[in-house]
Amino acid sequence: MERTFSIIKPDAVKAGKAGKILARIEEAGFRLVAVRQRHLTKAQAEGFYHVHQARPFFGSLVEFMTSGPCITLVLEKNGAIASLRELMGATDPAKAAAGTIRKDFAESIEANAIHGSDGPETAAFEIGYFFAGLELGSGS
Ligand code: 3AN
Repeated sequence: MERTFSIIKPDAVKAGKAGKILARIEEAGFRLVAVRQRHLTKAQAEGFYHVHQARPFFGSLVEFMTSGPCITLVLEKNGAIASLRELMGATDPAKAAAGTIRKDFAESIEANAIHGSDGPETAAFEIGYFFAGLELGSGS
C-alpha cells in the first residue's frame, strides 16, 4: 500500500464541491487515512510550495491557497501517487482529460481544485508537513 497527500483547494471548498471530490476519491478505491480542514497561513502555504518560490506565479498561488479553508488529506491505495495524479487530470483544466477532477471542478490553472503529490519524496515531505505520526494510524 502506498500513501499520497492531497488538498481539496480553497476554490473547490468555497464552491461546495468538496463532498463530490471526496466521493470521486473514494469511488476510485482510496482509503481516507487522515482528513483535516485548515485555513492556511501565508507562512504555511509558502513552506508547502517552497519548490515553486522562484516561479512568477508564486505570490499569487500563496494568496489563493490562503484565501479560504482547504481540506488536507492522506490517502492510501496500491500505486496511490500515480493513481491520484491520473484522477486529478492535467494542471490546466482546459487540458485535463474528460472525467478527471480538474476537468469537472477546476476554475483555472491556478484555482485548480485539487493537489496531489508528484512522487514518493514529495509525498513523504507533504504528509509530514501537515500530519503528525499519531494522526496516521489505522484510522481507528
Ligand atoms: P500540479 O499541481 O499539477 O502538480 P505544479 O506542481 O506544476 O502542478 O503547480 C503547483 C500549483 O501551482 C498548481 N496546482 C497551480 O495551482 C499552480 N500553478 C501551476 N502553474 C501555474 C501557472 N502557470 N499559473 C498560475 N498558477 C500555476
